[in-house]
Amino acid sequence: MKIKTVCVIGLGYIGLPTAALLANRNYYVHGVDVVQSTVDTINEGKIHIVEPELDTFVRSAVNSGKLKADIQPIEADCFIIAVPTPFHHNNDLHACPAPNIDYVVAATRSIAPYVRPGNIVILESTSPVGTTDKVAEVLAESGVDTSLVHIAHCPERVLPGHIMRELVANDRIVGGTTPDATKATADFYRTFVSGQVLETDAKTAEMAKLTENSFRDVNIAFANELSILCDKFGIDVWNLIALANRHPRVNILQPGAGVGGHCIAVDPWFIVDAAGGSARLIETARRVNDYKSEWVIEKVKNTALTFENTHGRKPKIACMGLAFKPDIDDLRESPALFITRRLIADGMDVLAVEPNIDKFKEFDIINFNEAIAKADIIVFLVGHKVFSGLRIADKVVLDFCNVTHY
Ligand code: SAJ
Repeated sequence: MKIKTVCVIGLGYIGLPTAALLANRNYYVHGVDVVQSTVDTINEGKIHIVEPELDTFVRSAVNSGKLKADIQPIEADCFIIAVPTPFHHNNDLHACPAPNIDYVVAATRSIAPYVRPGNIVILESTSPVGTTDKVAEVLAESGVDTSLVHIAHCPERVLPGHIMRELVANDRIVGGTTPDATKATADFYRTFVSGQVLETDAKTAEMAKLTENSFRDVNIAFANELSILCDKFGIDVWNLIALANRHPRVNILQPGAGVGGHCIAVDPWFIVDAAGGSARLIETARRVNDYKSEWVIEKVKNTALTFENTHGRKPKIACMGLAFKPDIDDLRESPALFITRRLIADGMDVLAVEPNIDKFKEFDIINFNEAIAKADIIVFLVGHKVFSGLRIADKVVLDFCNVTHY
């Protein structure tokens, strides 16, 4: 079946770029989001998220009439589900957070009345193993004859900040619930992806995505553990890693204030949750990375105490950066935000800085030059470019991301 129309469910960081790209490749795209203001913004040719080049793609897609947003799905040749798969937050720090696939189930139910024989239904959301089968199950329960529909998983793999390029250039993994579904879905991606489209089954595709992000989490945990050890031994961890990386088979990642974002800080838990205790390394890495943020908080508090003992007053502390990684405005699962919130809650006098955000509902955000001028202790939590190479005299500087040395 030749695909002409595509319905994309979820117009966030993955769904909107995908919808806009497809519309620019001559598909008629119907984008669906449950938030009316998101739908309205897109229909005006504008965007509600920060991502380079996305505005140009959306504007031209909407102007050409090939992209329309709505809060309801319609019939289409192909359906792409790109909704969040977070975890259930719980207050027990020692428990493993459980994946939450409620949005996938709700999105699947919402398209069921419009799915016809010969259609393709693709799950792009990063998902626990078995979720694509669950999509098939929900469609079947809703009256769809799933033997006549191609159902597959094709995990998104794009890096925020480079989404429009990576959507086209990255290799993709496609795993169907049947070999025919794999083939039909892979052929669809081949019409707009310049990277290779690799075929497998649904479970392997699901696990491949979780594996990629867990691999990165484990490697960052190694760097974060090194940073704690080096602090104990009085060694500069950045210099140590640079030296060790000169070995031809060593490539250590960079330590930081912890690991954040909606992907790497979340996806490994999907494996741990299903592993029944067998994912020991992956679980430990997650905990090491979470612990790194606690360690940073302790460091800052101890430094504040020393200051207070010497100067007879509480220091002003500038928290430099709130985003989950450099040069973005995304605060999801951000270690820098977690650290800043905790310092405030624990009674510290904090000046919060985030150059990529103007306003924040919980506390004031101030300009970084003003914060540096006013603060006694400057804590670099995110390696934003604007902080790079800042030379600060006569102040206590705690640089947890090596940004001042560039
Ligand atoms: N980080 C470090 N040290 C490093 C690299 C990263 O501490 O050396 C931290 C960052 O500061 C951030 C976190 O890790 O807090 C995650 O950042 P990231 O740049 O590693 O990854 P994401 O979450 O922006 O995107 C990842 C990517 N996955 C991999 O690189 C394996 C991306 O390709 C995925 O599409 C995305 O997750 C996703 O959506 O799953």
